[in-house]
Amino acid sequence: MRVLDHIGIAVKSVDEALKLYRDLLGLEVVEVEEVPEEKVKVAMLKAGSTYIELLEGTSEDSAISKYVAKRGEGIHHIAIRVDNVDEVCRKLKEAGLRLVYEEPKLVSGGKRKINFIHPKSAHGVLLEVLERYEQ
Ligand code: CMX
Repeated sequence: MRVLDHIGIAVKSVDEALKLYRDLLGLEVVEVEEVPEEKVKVAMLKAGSTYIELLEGTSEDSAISKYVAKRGEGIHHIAIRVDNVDEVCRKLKEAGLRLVYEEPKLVSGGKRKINFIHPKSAHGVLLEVLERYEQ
């Protein structure tokens, strides 16, 4: 299985951004959570068979806070869901691609295992690869 899992949007404030995505556009919020491993607060909104992920940095050294400080709000990454993220990452490494984390890491209390392909290895796009252990 290989599907577009979500599009990640870096925002200054998830609560502010929800006024557009939830209240005006009417997208359903499936989860709002803090992901301490990534220093982000996240809101997941269902958009058909995929999700929009609103991301707010929870500390100054968060990748999201740095991104917003440098470039402002905007599309931050695209995430592809796979069956076996360890295997996929091994293949990517073998192909010489630059991954952000040496090994995929479990986040969100073990609900997901994630890694990122650096934009320099992915045609200018930060690509997340992830495996989900529950929907
Ligand atoms: N999309 C596209 N290009 C990006 C980018 C992004 N999101 N972030 C950085 N870049 C590019 C920059 O434009 C820059 O290119 P140039 O050298 O040509 O100017 C280059 O990458 C380096 O940029 P930088 O500002 O110095 O950024 P860093 O190297 O410090 O960090 C990255 C970039 C990808 C390593 C970092 O953002 C990271 O570790 N990301 C993975 C973790 C993450 O994003 N966590 C938050 C989401 C968590 C979640 O989804 O749960």
